[in-house]
Amino acid sequence: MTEFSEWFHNILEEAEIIDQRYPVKGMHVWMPHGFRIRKNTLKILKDILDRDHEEVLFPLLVPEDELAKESIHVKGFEDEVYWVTHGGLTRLQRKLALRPTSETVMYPMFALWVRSHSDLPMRFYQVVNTFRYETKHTRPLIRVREITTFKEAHTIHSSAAEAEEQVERAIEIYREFFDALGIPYLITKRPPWDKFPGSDYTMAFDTIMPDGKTLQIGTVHNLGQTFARTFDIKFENPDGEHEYVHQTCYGLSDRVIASVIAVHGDESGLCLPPEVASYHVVIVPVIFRGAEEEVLDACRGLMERLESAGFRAHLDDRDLRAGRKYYEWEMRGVPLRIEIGPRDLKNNSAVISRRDTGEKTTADLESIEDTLRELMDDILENIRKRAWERMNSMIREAETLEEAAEIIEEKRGIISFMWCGDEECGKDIEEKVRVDILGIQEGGTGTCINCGREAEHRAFLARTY
Ligand code: PR8
Repeated sequence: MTEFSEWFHNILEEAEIIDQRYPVKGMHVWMPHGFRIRKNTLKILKDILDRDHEEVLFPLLVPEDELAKESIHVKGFEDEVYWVTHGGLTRLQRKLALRPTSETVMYPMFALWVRSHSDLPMRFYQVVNTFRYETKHTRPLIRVREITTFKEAHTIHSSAAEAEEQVERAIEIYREFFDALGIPYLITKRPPWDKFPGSDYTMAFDTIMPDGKTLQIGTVHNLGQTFARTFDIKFENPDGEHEYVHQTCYGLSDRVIASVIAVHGDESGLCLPPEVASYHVVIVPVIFRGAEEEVLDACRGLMERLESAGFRAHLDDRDLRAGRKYYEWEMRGVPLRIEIGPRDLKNNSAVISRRDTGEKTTADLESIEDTLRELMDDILENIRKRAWERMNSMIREAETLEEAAEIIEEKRGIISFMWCGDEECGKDIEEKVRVDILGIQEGGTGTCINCGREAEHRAFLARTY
């Protein structure tokens, strides 16, 4: 693949995912093809969340005093907040922030909603746009100032154990979601100096982009009782006493789509998991003079059959060369293409071509639905396997900090090593290698790569987006 960022920039434009020319930095336009991919991805996510979460929709604007209430939280976000100061020509008495995330929007309402232990647990989510005035280099879908697809879940519990359990469940939810997209991930606990502002701890999902830098694609935060105390969210326990609730929240963004595009894409463009692609299958008639109507009729018939069998199918009957159509649909990542010409009709068959491997097979028209279904399953499995193998090959073990620095410099990727867990030592490592600690996994024994003390943490370093 040519230089990744150039490839990424070009494919967003060529495949008509995003129009990057909108005249506000960090804000972009979803185009019809991109929007369909976004919608299909959200459907997978919502189907999982809807099993035990309620979807809600809260306002965009946060009063300044609410945003400022939780001091650690506001400190984490104060540099990134956009403010609404006027209504028309009138200066507002209370400034209003565009939500950078919705804890301070939702939690004053949660204080009104939560009454008794029998109300709990509560699990909500919303998919909204949020605004963060990012000062680092912005990139479409990866670091934006308007996050257009911010899925945020917020849960409320009556005990610390239950909140802890919810963190595990959220991790399982994200695993299931990323597996459905074939995106590989590393799950770690963020170091304490990099956790979500106001949380007790943060668990994060990272994947590796083709240039070897990691991208954080999802986070799960245990909020403990910090926000409950700030916003006075209490419930009455079975003994009639009032206790503060325990909370979690977890979020995903446009980065999910960025990773689907980047992780599976290749020189020919997008290569999408079937359930994400705008169409599962595109039918291209192979027309020779004299047999046009016969072939087109057969294609139309097949199209109807596939749609009623639940496929997202598209008949490309434009008056263009077949080669041009193949190129376009390959670039847009449609997983399967059916070609039908007069000879195929005579044999009651069709040629099916796979986007992921380029393989072509001749299938019986009678049972083509079954063949397509099998191929779709196989494609997801194949691209998932390919992506995991690539990611695993980019996680490398280092014994010394010099070795870690060298690998990062030459090969990028993720460096895995043993660490004592001491904050000062961790920051010293970051300074020496000049790369941030991505996260930590507990367990294992060895000696710390930096101070040589006994180590029970495996830590990971990576250049990140
Ligand atoms: C929360 N509150 O907010 P989080 N562009 C694209 N994606 C981004 C950006 C950006 N500028 N900033 C963050 N993300 C919690 C959980 C409600 C939900 C992505 O958590 O600040 C990151 O990948 O960690 C992150 O994982 C996710 O949004 C949630 O943001």
